[in-house]
Amino acid sequence: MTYDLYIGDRTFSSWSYRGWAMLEKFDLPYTSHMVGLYSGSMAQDMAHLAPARTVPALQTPEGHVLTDSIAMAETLAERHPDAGLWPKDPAARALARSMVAEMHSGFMPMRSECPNMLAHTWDGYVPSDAVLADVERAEGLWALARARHGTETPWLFGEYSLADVFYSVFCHRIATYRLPVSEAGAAYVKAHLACPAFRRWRAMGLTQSYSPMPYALDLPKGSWPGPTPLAAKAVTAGPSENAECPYSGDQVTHFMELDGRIFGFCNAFCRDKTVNDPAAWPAFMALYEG
Ligand SMILES: N[C@@H](CCC(=O)N[C@@H](CS)C(=O)NCC(=O)O)C(=O)O
Repeated sequence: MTYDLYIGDRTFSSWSYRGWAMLEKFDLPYTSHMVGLYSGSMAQDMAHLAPARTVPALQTPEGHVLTDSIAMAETLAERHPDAGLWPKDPAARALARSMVAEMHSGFMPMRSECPNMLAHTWDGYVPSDAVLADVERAEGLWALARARHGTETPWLFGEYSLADVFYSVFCHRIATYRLPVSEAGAAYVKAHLACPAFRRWRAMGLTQSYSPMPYALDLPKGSWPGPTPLAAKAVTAGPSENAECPYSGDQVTHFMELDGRIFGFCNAFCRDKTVNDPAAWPAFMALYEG
């Protein structure tokens, strides 16, 4: 039983991240398919998913198509009641659902003025009052969730839930545009940037380059504020310590150097996503530390 998930360019598609996180973070089985969001092939790539016309879109193992992230969230929660997508407590669940709905239908200034972009920060960005009001509103909701459902974890309702899925990308934007937040807000942003699943998503996104870069601003670029990746680099030739790719088990063809050691992968994508953030990939780290 595997879901088919259709997503757009990882560096830019905020809704795609939400769709992916609601499978990846809750250990639900899926195969992801890239849709040409920026290359122009989106309509063609999604023709068989009609009436879906945006990403993410999800096809269930039975062939039902879900065309929107809220529909995906509710359907996955209904189909996997023990996976923990919504908080168990009814009061927490009511607030989480309300917050998710508000994120889905609101926060328009943040969404339109600060496009999702995960490559680097924009330094010196001056947010509008409307964006600052969105940040204040989000921080108020986060504080309310924590005050009512007090948690020791970084997440809004204790265990990571759909509320965190939906607010993750808001946090990524706070990081990208270096928006001012409270200490508690900064800790929540930091938790999202350190989330291993997010690091994998970003590492995969960075394998693709763009010219021109969508949503470019005339501002200096800063280094990404998440955990500093181990210093790996792609190299043209082996031999590598491993004969088989840590992800597929196939014979290695592409190589990477880390700490003077050479590791091999079965294709350029597997190699490059690892180069971008080696520690985010448990199968690679098992090889590296093994
Ligand atoms: N309401 C949709 C929004 C999805 C959405 O707008 N996705 C963007 C990419 S982040 C998209 O597909 N844009 C292409 C278009 O609108 O044609 C959802 O929650 O899934």
